[in-house]
Amino acid sequence: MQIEKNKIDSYNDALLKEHQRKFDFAKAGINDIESLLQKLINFQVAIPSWALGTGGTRFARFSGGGEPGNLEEKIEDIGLLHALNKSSGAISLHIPWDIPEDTANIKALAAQSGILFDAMNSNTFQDQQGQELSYKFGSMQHVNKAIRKQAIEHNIEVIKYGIELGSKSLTVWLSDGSCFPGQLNFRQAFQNTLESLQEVYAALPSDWKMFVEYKAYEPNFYSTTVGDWGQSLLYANKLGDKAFTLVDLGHHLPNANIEQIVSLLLMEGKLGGFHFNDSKYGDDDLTVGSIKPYQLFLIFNELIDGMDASGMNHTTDLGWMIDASHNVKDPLEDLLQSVEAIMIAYTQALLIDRKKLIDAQNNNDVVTAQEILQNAFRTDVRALVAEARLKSGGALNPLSVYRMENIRNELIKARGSKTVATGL
Ligand SMILES: [Mn+2]
Repeated sequence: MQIEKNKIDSYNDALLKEHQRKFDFAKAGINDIESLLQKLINFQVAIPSWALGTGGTRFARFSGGGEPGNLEEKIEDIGLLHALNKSSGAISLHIPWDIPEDTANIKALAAQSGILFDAMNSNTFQDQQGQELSYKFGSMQHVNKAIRKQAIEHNIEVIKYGIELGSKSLTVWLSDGSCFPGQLNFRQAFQNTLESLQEVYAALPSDWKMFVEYKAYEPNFYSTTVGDWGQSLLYANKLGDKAFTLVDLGHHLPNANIEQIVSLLLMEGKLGGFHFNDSKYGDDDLTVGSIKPYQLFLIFNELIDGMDASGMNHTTDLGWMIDASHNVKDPLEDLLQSVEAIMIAYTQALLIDRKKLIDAQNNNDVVTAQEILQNAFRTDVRALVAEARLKSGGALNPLSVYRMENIRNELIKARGSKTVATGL
């Protein structure tokens, strides 16, 4: 289903007066409001193809009904999100969950909704039906060369799908590691993984990037072969200029200083992409901004600072993607909340008075430095984000339009209550 622009406009009309009052208040004191709004209009966050169904835990999965049953319907769902918030103009595909059977048709469908193909994701962390060799003891790290070869060939196949769709990057997340001391020779596992990644890297087109994602633990609980940003950076540096580290917010040990990691990776020119989610305990895959909004803001502070320092384009020079999945919300509502939280943190970080911050830092004025950051964080920027959406033709309040249009019920009517989207 689609939502017509005139419907969105009529919902907006009812909110316009109140919005204008809030926007006038919010923009007072901002020097160049037009350039700020333009940055917000440009900023796009990719939606992963596996986030459109209700997520599962390892214990159970409770489908909410009306889930997309194929890639076409997933693109349709992202089209709905993008029509509402105008900031979800990309999809990140996971192979083999979402193999495009008719590439030309898929491309046309995405183009109709203004959706680009962001990073492609490979999967060697589970066995697929009919797969010859098992990844039970790892994929690219495996002691058996034939299994490593199978993983390499899978990644090269993913690149081929990506080329057809117009993607420009491959994200490799490996669950490889070990559950018990002694299970693995760390150096051998690293070497095997590096050599496997090198073969995949050699198959990358010249204008592509490879993102090496790390994760501290789970599903392996003793060691992970790409376990932290240091290990990812080692691989990326050894691979070459097209290889970068990808930071997933949930993939750290508790209380890791993610903003510092981001800052140093940017300094080294080795930050490639970002996976947004939030967590209380581990890789909880909760909605970004729902648990630690201040951390998200501090990360955006470093992202903007580091990107501006090297003249990077905020929208296009890093891969931005949501990577969350849980059991209790309507996934489309959750994605609307996620994108909103990202836009709010980005806007707040854009408001930081960087000159004053540098002065405070150079004078060891700890109190002023903290005040500058917290002033920006405590600013209610929701009207600024809404104004950017309005200017792009989106909804002032995407979530309320989604509910008032009964979109989930419409999707259930069209697709049934028992459909289950591919993914975890
Ligand atoms: Mn991730």
